Amino acid sequence: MGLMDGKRGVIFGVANEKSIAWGVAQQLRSAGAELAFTFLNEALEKRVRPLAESLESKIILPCDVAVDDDIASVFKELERQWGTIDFVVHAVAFARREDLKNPFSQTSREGFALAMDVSAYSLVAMTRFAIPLMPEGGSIVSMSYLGAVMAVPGYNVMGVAKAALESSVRYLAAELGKQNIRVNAVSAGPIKTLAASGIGNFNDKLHVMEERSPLGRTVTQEEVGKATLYLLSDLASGVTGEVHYVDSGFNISAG
Ligand code: NAD
Ligand code: 0WE
Repeated sequence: MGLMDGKRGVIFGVANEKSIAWGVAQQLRSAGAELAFTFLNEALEKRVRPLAESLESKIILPCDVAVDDDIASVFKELERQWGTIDFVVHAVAFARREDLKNPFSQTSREGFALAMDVSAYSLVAMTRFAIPLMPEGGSIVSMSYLGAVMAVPGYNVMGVAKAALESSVRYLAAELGKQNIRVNAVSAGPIKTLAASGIGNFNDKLHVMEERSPLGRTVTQEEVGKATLYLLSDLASGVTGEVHYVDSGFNISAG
């Protein structure tokens, strides 16, 4: 008997076994959910497919979230195979490497648009395609970071994109509440994933976090997964439009 027995949903953003989305997937599966996965490209398919199959998933689909037709195809296939879904996990972000390295004022128009498109607009597009598959309601969770609300050195254009993502969560929640579709975000502390390994001095950032956070350590993919499980489950039936921090309290001790 699990919290998510009989529930079905799709997870965007698994790249490998270190991905936050994978931590979420494991929690959801342990709670009884049936899962579908997407992957960005063929290189990642090789990693994602075995992981998905290890959780008995049968629906594993390609999707570049910058392409509307790709997102449409995913939800079309989910409708064909399942009819309806109960949840969506959005754990996708991308900015050009130089835009995370150069001074923020040097961000190009194209780099700004790309980060916003992949990291923020994609949640709006996903939600739009998910609505018809959630006739009785559903729950959508995205992944954010403190850089949305504070100028974290080096997070730059991604911070602007996460601010747009968190605001999109509130506007989507306000619009879709009447349809019993809840939309929330989890704001995770720094975790060493593939995306994080592309960031210079990421280990230094982890150590700062360990020193300044009340728990004296960073959080894990499993801990982010547990909070996401809560938001996707009926335990959070009264929770929508919120950003839930899983960052071991860095936001109250960053000073
Ligand atoms: P990750 O590299 O494992 O996951 C990022 C995913 O985004 C990958 O699966 C990648 O394939 C996918 N992606 C990038 N561009 C895409 C596109 N155009 N279409 C489809 N997929 C695309 O890294 P992660 O740290 O697990 O990141 C997942 C989410 O968590 C991101 O939104 C990230 O901003 C957020 N987050 C990460 C941290 C951290 O410290 N690692 C902290 C807070 C929030
Ligand atoms: O959202 C992120 C990182 C997302 C990300 C990472 C990369 C690296 C490789 C987006 N785009 C790219 N593009 C690449 O080419 N995080 C929350 C992790 C992160 O990044 C930071 C952080 C933290 C935490 C950057 C500076 C400071 C802290």
